Amino acid sequence: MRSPILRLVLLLSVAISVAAQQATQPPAAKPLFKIQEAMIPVRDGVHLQTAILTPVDQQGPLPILFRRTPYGVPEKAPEQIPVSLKELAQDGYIFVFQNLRGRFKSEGVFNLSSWVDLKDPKATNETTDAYDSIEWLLNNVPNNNGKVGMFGVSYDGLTTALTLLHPHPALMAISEQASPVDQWMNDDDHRFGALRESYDFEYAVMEQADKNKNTHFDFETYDTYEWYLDLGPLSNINAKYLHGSIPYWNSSIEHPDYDDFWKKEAWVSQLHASTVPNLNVAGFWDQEDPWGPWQIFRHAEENDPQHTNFMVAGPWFHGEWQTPKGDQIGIIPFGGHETAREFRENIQAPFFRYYLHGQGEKPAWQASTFQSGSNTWHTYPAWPPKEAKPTKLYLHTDGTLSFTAPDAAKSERAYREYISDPANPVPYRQRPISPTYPEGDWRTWEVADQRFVDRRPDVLSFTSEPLDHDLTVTGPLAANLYASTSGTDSDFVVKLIDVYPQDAQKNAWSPDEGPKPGQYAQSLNGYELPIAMEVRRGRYLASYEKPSPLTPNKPAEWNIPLRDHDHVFLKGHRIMVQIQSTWFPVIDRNPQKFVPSIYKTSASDFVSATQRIYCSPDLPSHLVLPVVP
Ligand code: PG9
Repeated sequence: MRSPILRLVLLLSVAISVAAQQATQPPAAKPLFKIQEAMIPVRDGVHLQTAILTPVDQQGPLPILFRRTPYGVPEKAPEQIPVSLKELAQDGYIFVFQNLRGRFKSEGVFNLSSWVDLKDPKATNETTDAYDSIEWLLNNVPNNNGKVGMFGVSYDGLTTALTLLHPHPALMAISEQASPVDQWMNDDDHRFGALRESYDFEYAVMEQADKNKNTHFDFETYDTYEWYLDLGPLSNINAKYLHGSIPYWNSSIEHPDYDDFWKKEAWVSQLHASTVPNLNVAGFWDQEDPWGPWQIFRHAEENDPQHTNFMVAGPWFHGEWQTPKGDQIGIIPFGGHETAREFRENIQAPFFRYYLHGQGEKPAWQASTFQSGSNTWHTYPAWPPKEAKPTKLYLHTDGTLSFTAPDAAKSERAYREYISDPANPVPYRQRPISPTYPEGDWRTWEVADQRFVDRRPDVLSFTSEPLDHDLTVTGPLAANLYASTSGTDSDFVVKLIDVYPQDAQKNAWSPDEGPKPGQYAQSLNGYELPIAMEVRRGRYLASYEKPSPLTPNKPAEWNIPLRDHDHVFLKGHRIMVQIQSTWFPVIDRNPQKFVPSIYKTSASDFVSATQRIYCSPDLPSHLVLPVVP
């Protein structure tokens, strides 16, 4: 069990993966908050464990800032203000933290579910629990000003976002940050139906093994790549380890396809208007929920006459915007900016100040980003910006990449090929691969230097000439591959990479002195920085609901959405595209032979396959980049 202080810092922080980073300010001389624990009753008689933190020096009525979490709430008043709350605390709020039903001392069952049935008046879910709790808080917390805001990252972002489906009238503003919206289509658990094996399994264990704590699966092998490979077919997780004890894991493997179970979980399909002012926040390198905030933004955008739907995005890992500084990700610096602090000071605090304290101005923009590459803040009246022009970047059989389409006269071959062997899958990050939580390299793997797989025989690289001018890419990206497999099912992973010049960091290595220990590998010289990465699974190319086999060796069109970005490939840098068919163990291995359910395969179903990427005038594989002139 963690110490109460560490738990407190964890709980007040925005998500477990961020919490470990929280730094604190020097201890305050006198208590800052007084704490009250309440068991708030909701409509079905369940009581939810809630911690109410009221500023000791409160003068007049204050708004309530409410966070709902599965990770535990503070049990003692904090002696120090967690960094992520500092800017808000300066404006004055009553902070309220609540454990979701079924977690810690909250009664009821925790289903790890986003299902909200708006038609059933008796149903309880995260939307109704938030509604009922807000009603109770307004009536029972002394000296509140009748206005409530909600915010949180990841699961706490999800519970924030779910209020949009039926908001309490006193809910004046929310900021959902990295909320998932459809766990089969993207974010934590799947990518277009491809299972995020290590994440889904480890997270389900973490939240459902024990009601009273966050449990970390005890791997008996140091390198989890090895553990997952030795595991063999996924059915062995239950057969050898869980024995059916984790409901969410059972649901995942019982519902391989996009069926009613997942469609009900995809709560965002019910959102068609901006119902409450909402500051959506997304990280471009969010290793868990990079997609959901953009989906919420787009759904709310369908009807937003009052312009209350905002989008903020930056070059962040999951929740990095709530860490002390946010001045770099991995070894990539942000040009001297403390992007996390700047976001909290200049965007998040003023947003709530306007809607909950009635002070200051409404944001004058619809979207604001911290653009990577140029390392500058930007605002946009609309997203995506109209001036961005979809521009095709073509793959060529000689391994080059250019804005010129393949030319029949010059093309020697129609395709490049490689052999994908599920017995030797491409690791998604450098081995040894640590468990997902609580620490390790998980947070920054999406910015890892891709030289660790470049030139593997089962990874194809395509590289441009050095750019003769800056190339700004702002908006949604996509890949359009023409590809075939000799198997009957297969995955294709596409990575768009910014290749730094060989002398990007001129002083990183001096021939006279030589590098300091560790400095050589830590240099940005020649760094291959992923800008966008995604996977698609062949069985779902024609239909997400009804998987079907691919025809061996027949080229098919693979549309692979690569999400929204704002990045400048600087002059002198090169653009690279890498393609591979395994990404293990973050994505489970495709047997490469069509089977009714991948989760019921046996070891003999896994076969090697020859993969071809076509780069011919009639089958011109390319990426589509939203280039700003
Ligand atoms: N990414 C985590 C999560 C959110 C929602 C559902 C499942 C997992 C989290 O960090 O909270």
